[in-house]
Amino acid sequence: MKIAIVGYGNLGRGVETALLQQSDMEAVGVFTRRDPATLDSRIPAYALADLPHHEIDVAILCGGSATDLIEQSPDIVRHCNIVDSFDTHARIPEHFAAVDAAARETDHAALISTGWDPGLFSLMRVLGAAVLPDGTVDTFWGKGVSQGHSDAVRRIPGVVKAVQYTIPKESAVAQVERGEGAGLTPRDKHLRECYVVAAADADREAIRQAIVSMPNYFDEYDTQVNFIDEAEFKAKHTAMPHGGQVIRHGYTSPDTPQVMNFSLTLASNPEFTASVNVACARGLYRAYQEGKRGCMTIFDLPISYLTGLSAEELRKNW
Ligand code: API
Repeated sequence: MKIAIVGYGNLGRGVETALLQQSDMEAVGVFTRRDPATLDSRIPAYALADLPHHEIDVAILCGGSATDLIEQSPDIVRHCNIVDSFDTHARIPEHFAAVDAAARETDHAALISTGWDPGLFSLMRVLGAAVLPDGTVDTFWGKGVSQGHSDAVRRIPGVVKAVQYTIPKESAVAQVERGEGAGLTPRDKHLRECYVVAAADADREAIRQAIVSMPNYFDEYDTQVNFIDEAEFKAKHTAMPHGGQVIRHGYTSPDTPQVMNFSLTLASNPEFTASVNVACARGLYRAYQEGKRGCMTIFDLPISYLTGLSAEELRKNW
């Protein structure tokens, strides 16, 4: 499979690292809006405008959801199959429709909104609902760095650098584990802590307001905004750990509670997200080879397609 990487931030770098471990995939290049000569990538870098001139089986799009993917995914799927990590949960149906229309027009396939949440966590929610229909599902994130929220803060005018930590409230986790989580609001479950380096002339109060009132990202949470300088940012906020859990609590008969718990502990959120995206690129290409066109999500891929193993090997070993 010939794979292209579009965008070379944290996620793009993670995809490059993941691709170098795959024996069935070839990294064709990194495609960037910056001057390709300025990239320190390990595989060749090209201008994004060059992408249509390359032979690509799947492009993995590594831009942010807040502004990049909403335009790039429907645009690039006109040239080749794509995988993206669009993670503004509330806008996924709308993004799906736009990518689906563009993909069908040009006879391509796309897989959107993958990674671990949305992505693996979404799969676990579906599995929970299928197995324990009389139940509730809750998700806790962190403590860790949300790439989506950090990116959204960085798009605010006057912000130079930013990182957002999602912090689960332990009392809410315990409540959910006891099966008493009904009615918990986003605010009851998580705290959001932002560390921001602002431009010297920026209006900090305006930045703070823009963050705490941002729909889909912050308005439903308790959010703390801390302004720090570049040196402190470099010293304390460059690692990107994350993780979390999906908990399905349900009953198979009235006095028989059952709990399904899927959890992740990640030293690098971008490298893990990238690893999921690479597996999904393999699955998408397999679906494409078997005639699937248009937009899909991870729900639509047979799970066996994610691996390079044959059905016989899977039955024998797993
Ligand atoms: C949070 C989660 C992060 C999900 C993972 C991924 C990301 O609030 O921390 O942006 O890192 N929604 N979508």
